[in-house]
Amino acid sequence: MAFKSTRDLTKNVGVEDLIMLSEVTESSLHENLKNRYKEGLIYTSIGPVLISMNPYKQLGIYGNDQINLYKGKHEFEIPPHIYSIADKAYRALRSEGENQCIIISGESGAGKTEASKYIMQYIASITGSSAEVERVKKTILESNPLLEAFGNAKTLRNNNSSRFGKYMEIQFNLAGDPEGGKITNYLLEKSRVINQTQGERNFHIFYQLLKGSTEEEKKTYNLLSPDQYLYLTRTGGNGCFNADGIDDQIGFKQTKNAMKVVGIDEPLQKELFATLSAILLLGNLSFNKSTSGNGSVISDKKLANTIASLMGVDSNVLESALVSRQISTGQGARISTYSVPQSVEQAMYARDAFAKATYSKLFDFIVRKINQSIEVKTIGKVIGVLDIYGFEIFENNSFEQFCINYVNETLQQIFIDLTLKTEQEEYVQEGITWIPVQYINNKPCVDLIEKKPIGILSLLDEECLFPEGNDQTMIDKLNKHFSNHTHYSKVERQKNSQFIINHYAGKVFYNIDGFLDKNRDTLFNDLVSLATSSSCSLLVEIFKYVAPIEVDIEQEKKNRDKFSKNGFANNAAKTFIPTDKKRPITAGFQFKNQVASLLKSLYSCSPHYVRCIKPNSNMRALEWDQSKCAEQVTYLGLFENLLVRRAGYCYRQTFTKFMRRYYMIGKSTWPKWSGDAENGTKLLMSELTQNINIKEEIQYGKTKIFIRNPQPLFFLEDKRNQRLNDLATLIGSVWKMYK
Ligand code: AD9
Ligand code: MG
Repeated sequence: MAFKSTRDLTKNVGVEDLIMLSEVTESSLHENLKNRYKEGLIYTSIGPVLISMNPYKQLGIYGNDQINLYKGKHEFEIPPHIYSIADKAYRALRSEGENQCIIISGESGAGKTEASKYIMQYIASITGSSAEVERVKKTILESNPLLEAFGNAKTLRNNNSSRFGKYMEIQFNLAGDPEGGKITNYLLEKSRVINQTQGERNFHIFYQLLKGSTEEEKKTYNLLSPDQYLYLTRTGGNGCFNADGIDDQIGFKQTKNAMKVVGIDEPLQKELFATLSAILLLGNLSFNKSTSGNGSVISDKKLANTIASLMGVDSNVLESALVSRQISTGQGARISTYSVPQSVEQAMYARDAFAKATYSKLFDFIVRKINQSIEVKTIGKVIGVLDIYGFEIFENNSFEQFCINYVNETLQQIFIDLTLKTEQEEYVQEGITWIPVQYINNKPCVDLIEKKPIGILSLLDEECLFPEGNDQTMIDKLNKHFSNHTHYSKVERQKNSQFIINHYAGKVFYNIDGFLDKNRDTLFNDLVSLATSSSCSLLVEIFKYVAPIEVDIEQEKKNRDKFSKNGFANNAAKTFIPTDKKRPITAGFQFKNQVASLLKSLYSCSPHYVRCIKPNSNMRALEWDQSKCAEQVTYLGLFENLLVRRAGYCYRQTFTKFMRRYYMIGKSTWPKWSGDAENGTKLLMSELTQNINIKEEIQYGKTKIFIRNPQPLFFLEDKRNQRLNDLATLIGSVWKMYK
């Protein structure tokens, strides 16, 4: 390369941008990442995609000094950093007037949430400071500890693991300052409320409440010590109550403070804490077989009274809602309702379902409260930051992994669509010479999951509507419909309870056990009525709220009709065609709607990517586990990304914008260029690159200049800086002359 840059690339270990690797192989990619990581260089880019490797220690690379360094800088002027991505998104929002989104992905503990916090911190610190803007910024920043208290937990992989997905949009006014925002939350892992794997904890807020409350609060809320709750100690061992690096007492103060900031006042806080205490106590509620018939009764009436009083409900109504179920039959005026006694197991199931539902509704309520405090009525440009669980392959993969991997599959599709595909289309459009690169098209896999009427999610919903539907009938149905699908395989075993989806990141064995139950997500009406009869306004509010979901019943009906005509469904399906909007909303259906609306938002944005890697499973500083890292490189599709990028051009800019930035460094274009921008660009480049063979490096499209590698850019930037410095010195000396 004949271009010279003052930026000494040899000073760093490896290359900052993988497209500059001299040898493009998977092993050189790994080697480069590893060498940088060991030197504490956790950021590397692939063109506009930022790779971030968790250092598991504070590196001193965040804060005001660094923020100032990155402010307003182009990514090729300065080493890769999370601030650079934030700055780029912000600059693009302002200069292009387009919505931006930053998609952060990676496995649990890879550093997604930390990255999203650095982005928020960066945006908050580079934007203006009117009182209202300051309030909005403070609320956005404070929403984090609050959401983490309720939505994060210690897991075996991460002591502060987010157990929900989050898309946070910040809206900017015309001056470029945050004027409001919106948080969308996805799929809270509510099963954690009632049970945790050994060595893991329940959500942080429970320990904060139990450890951080004053004696008086403990009395008010009837709090016990952590080891006295079944919901905190259920899973063998003695329960896990502490998490390294997390101080629950300080956490409680921060949570209360954050609540104040987002407008959750003290009376409301009290209701919240009483409800949390009631949820924990519910777990201790046990049932005996009733002496008459095959029903059940609550064993400890005193405990039931305490729970009822914390919830502001009648103790007898609480008991009957748990130990019996009202069933209605008939239609219109002929509806008759009778009570069915529940067995001990059924009562325990209802109790757990109630605890889970109450908690997840509480979580949604907190998100709504935050949203109310930063709501804006006007429409403006936004930067969205997506911090969502990465691809998961566990030993036992259930409905949760299925949903998580489904969202990752769709995100990968966006990545392909917006990055690889658009990039290739742009070359064609601009008439650039180009050898197309093959990439995996994962649309068939997304279709397998979500296509109507015969995708896995639709079939699952249908099976949930059949009273006799169960996990086994479900898997039979899947095997029947998809045995020839390229992304599906059935598992030939005697007891077949597994199916395989061939995801872009690899094959995943899903265990069907519990799919229907989790998808139905039933909470009997008795419990909903119980909650809405409460004297506690919080409980009434959270149980009354129905998420606005658009159900296109007409379209569904048409699909189903077609479906039946084609002979795919058995006749029973027809009986269950929904006739009104009362069709029960399943967990899968709701999630699919959320994913669809997320995609809609993301497709309306210019995307930026942060791909997080967790270098070891021990949470140890700067330790590199080769096989773990290689696996993540695959899941994140980094090598494929590099191939496309490498075959392409790292920089493209319209002639007009290019001239606006670089006119000052050409002989003929300085001090002013008033001619055609395309001619100007060509003239400028030919002056700068005399005697250098640049045919391979630069191409001129119809409206844009394309530069293959970053070195010429470093060179252009150096020249520009030199010119600006010279001008500053000149102005300085002229100033002195006149002084
Ligand atoms: V999960 O899917 O929510 O379980 P994340 O969000 O990917 O996961 P998180 O951001 O919580 O991971 O990071 C895990 C831990 O790694 C943090 O608590 C920090 O202790 C550590 N970490 C992550 N990023 C950095 C960093 N840039 N610098 C220092 C970091 N430590
Ligand atoms: Mg997280």
